Amino acid sequence: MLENSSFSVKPELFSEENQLLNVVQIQQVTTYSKEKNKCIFTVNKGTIQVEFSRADIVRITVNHLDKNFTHHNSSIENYEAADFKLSETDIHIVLKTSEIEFKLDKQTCQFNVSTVKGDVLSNGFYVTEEGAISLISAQNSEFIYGLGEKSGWLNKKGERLSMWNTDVFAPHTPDLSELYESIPTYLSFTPNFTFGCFLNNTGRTIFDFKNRQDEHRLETETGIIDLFVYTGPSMKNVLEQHTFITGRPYLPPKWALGYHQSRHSYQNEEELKSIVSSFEEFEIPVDAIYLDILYMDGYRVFTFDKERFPNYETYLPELLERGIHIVPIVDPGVKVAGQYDVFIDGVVKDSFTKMPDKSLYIGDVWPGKSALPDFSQSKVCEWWGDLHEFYTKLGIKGIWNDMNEPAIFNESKTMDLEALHDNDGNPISHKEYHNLYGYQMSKATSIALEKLTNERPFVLTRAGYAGIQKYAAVWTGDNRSFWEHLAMTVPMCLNLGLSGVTFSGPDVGGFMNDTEPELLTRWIQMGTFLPYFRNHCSIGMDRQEPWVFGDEYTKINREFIQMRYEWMPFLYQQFIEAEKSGMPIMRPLVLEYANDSRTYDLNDEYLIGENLLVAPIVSRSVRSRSVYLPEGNWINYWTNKLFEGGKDILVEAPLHQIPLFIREGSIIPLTNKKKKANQVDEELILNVYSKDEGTVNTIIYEDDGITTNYKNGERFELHVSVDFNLENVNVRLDGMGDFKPSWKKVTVNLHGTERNLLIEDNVQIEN
Ligand code: MIG
Repeated sequence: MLENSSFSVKPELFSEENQLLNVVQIQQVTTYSKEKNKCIFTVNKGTIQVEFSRADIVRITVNHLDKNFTHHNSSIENYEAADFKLSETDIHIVLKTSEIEFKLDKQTCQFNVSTVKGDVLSNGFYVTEEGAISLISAQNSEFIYGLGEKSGWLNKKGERLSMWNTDVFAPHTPDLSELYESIPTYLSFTPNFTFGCFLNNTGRTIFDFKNRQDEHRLETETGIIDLFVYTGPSMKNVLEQHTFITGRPYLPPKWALGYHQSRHSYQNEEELKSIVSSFEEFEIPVDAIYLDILYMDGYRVFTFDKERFPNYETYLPELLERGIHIVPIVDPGVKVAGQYDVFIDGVVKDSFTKMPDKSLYIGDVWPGKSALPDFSQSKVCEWWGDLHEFYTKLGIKGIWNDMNEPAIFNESKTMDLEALHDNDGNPISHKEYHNLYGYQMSKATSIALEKLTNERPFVLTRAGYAGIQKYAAVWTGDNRSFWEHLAMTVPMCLNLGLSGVTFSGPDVGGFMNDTEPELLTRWIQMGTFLPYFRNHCSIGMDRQEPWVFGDEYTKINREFIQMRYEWMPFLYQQFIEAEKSGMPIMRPLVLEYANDSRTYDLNDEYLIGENLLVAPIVSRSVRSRSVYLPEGNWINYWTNKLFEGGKDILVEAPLHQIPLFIREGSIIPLTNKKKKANQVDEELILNVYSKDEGTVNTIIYEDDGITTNYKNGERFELHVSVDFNLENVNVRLDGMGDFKPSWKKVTVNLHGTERNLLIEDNVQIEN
């Protein structure tokens, strides 16, 4: 292909004429009125509507289209808009809440949001032939984060990134910006003031931090401009604001946090059985095993191939009894076939996406000619959701949604852009709707699973949109068994977390290409400390289950997977924190150390919560590495040696260790290591890492790990308070709540001090 040759740099292809044609600025407020808690301005092209979703969040909706475009905003949480005071000067119309002041220039329609800590300035809105543009002033010396699932480095300043959910089988190189997920939100960070912008538009959007250093250019290809401005002032505030608008991450069932094993595909019952018995034989715990496309009868979703899995009706429930969850893949494409009840039922119920001429949209995917459910309709979401009873009857509690960009085997890789989504009676084209398709599919699946099982659902999705954290975990698609992709996992998942999507992880070991023993082990070590931990691999590639490379590697892989379970109380605590506050589980150092410029573009270290620093090994044959420790004292988890922060240190990293550091003065809750996933936690181990003086507190949570009963108080909370003084370390344990944990004892281990440990135990675990 010519594009893939030197032809691509032919000088004639690079003309200077890159100017936009017929650009019209949105301007001149002619009239305006306040209705309830919103203000509507009439301008040269349509209207601008301003409201405050909360006193610290401004939503600006510019409708420049002739049609009455009702934006499909089902990913936005309901809120009651905040009240504001309205006034007018010669130049501006001023809207003031208890927190911020919003001024709109009556001539230029540029706005200015002032807060105590800093301002967010607009350079105006423009309509082009292709769509619309919003310009926001850049801050001096800013760093740009967020933007969802992107390859490349943590800091996106200097890049131009496009959002269009895309199935990318080709290697994920740093210059590719369209991947599976689109989370059109970003943060502009400086140590003094951080703001965020979320451009709520489900068509293609482009975020340009490259072409003009002094402004951010936000382009929309279709639809209207619906912009949320988060006024911070800190990064954590912006994340709280974004997850107020798009929803806090949901709390998954505990088994979803364990180790998961997948392969395209475990293709029959024998193979599945042998995988299960290998886990048992090697004493490697596993919570879930995935069934990829070969489990189906001719790729028909909601079926099993009875030749490959003759006893699936009895075998799958039996696996569940043994603590192994089966997670089958479900793609959106429904085979067009007269004999297939799902297709017939879908046609009868008018559930599939249609072309403007009312014919069915048909695309080529695994089953051949396929119809695609129209998830923009509530009734279709319910219909699709109910179909999952087929799986839940078999004891299945988790579903893997793939190909939901949606991916179609054709040049454009997706549906016809003209296809019309009914959008509950307010039709919009696929071009306008595209990035929401996968989100809606996984949302429908999640809601149905919860209804059918009465348990917290687990959905894994490849495609998604802002707000997907309410329903699903996200894996980062078809990566490769390259060391570079191991390294890329860190900034990619960090930026997902900074976009509200905290439950994410890559295919551990790499999907395409053959993995190598050392790469797999290093990836498993990182995976142990990632929010989502699944080993997955493509058909045709060498096997990469944790035991395949011989004793030396198996031993280390087992050690780490068992460690995942040992660290479960700590991990669970982070998931609960995420549900409460929207803070990511996996955090870039800059989130905690905003005044330390060394953390602003750190790509090979991260925190889990506040107190654990992980510095993975991401290159072959490396047996030590430099680690930057931020301010404070840090304890090497493996050696218990104390290091002073604010500098780089050289750390040993033999093959059997990943560098881990614990912040001084922290309480890390662990439990016993496990050989099998469904072994109960018999002991709660509180590792207390000393500091000179002061008090630290933490709460450890226990509930059934499965249902939402914790929301009605069926949760045990262990409040731990540790007071460090010159002679003693006083630990106080208080228990509260209606749930009874399985631990038979609580053990406190004190690290890094010879002082006396005194425990006041008010818990009375009376097992
Ligand atoms: O076109 O179901 O990303 O995880 O194994 C490939 C087969 C379809 C892509 C997914 C991958 C999965 C594979 N799927």
